[in-house]
Amino acid sequence: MNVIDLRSDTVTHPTPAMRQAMFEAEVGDDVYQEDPTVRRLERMAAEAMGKEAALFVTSGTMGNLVAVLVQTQRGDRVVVGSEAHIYYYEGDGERRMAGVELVPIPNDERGGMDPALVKQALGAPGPPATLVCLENTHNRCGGAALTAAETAAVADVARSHGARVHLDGARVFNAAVALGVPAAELAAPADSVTFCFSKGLSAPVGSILNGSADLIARARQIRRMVGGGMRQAGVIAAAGVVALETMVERLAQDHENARLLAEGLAAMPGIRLDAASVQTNIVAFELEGWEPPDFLAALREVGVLAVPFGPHRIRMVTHNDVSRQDIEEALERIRSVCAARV
Ligand code: TLP
Repeated sequence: MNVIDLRSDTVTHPTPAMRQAMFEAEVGDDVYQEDPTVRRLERMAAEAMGKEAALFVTSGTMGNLVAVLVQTQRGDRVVVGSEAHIYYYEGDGERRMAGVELVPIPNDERGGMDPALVKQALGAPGPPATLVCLENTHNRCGGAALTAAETAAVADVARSHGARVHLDGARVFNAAVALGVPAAELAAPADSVTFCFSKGLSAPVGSILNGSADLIARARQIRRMVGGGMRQAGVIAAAGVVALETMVERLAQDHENARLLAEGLAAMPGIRLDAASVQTNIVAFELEGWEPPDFLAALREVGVLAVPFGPHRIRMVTHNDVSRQDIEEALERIRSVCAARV
């Protein structure tokens, strides 16, 4: 039985074109800024984000940490969404390594933040609030895509308080494809934006931080400080180049598959899900009458993998390594599990 792995789009394997490009990659010492493939990837990414410069980093977590380190001082307050990856999964790193205080603002169902609440947090007495972080698409809010206008509304409030804006755009191309706008438009209101090659774009490793030339020059020093200076990194950057050239438009297929998955799941007993709310490649739903560990164990038995996403919540993610046929097969298997339970 083939295993249908819906735990994350991070599980994708590099495509044959990526492996070929990695094999043939021209390389140099990237700490000396002499790796032509890394430099090419950084130029391509900066252009896609509409920023002056970019810095290749090992992971989304490193990109976000470097963005925070560059744009804050120890003791500053950083305003984040209560469900943001930066807060929920990376908070310890930001607190311990950047020494900042994270101030959570409730995320609405679609991953947005009320600009009035952001304004209130920025104006509250205490240490200076110097950075506001947004996320697009919003992972824990079911892969929802924020529009440029929603991002700009928060960014305007930040600017009026002298704070900068960082966008965790790990999946910003999913948002761009879902909304039918260039990714640069979604990144425009932010001073810095990170996106990942190793999620829906299917590259094996790597993320990238984008911003002004000055911000990236300082970020380059900080990346070195946190141990992120890589040498012949062109070997992995080559896969990123292929990802940007060939894997962006196809994200629409993952979104279609996610919608198909959501519609099938929504009709099953014990699952609560509004399929119409699924905008991109993430399907998050509530279980009724099941505990996530029991549900996930039953799915594993039939060769379907997913992850727990809250006390009663499950997440499934579509990606390049699952086809429409795999989704249909997964639905059959999940249906049999739910039917056996009733
Ligand atoms: N997300 C992972 C898990 O950590 C949950 C996943 O499987 O989705 N920002 C966002 C919005 C993310 O979803 C992730 C990874 C990161 C940052 C961190 O990226 P990496 O894993 O490259 O450090």
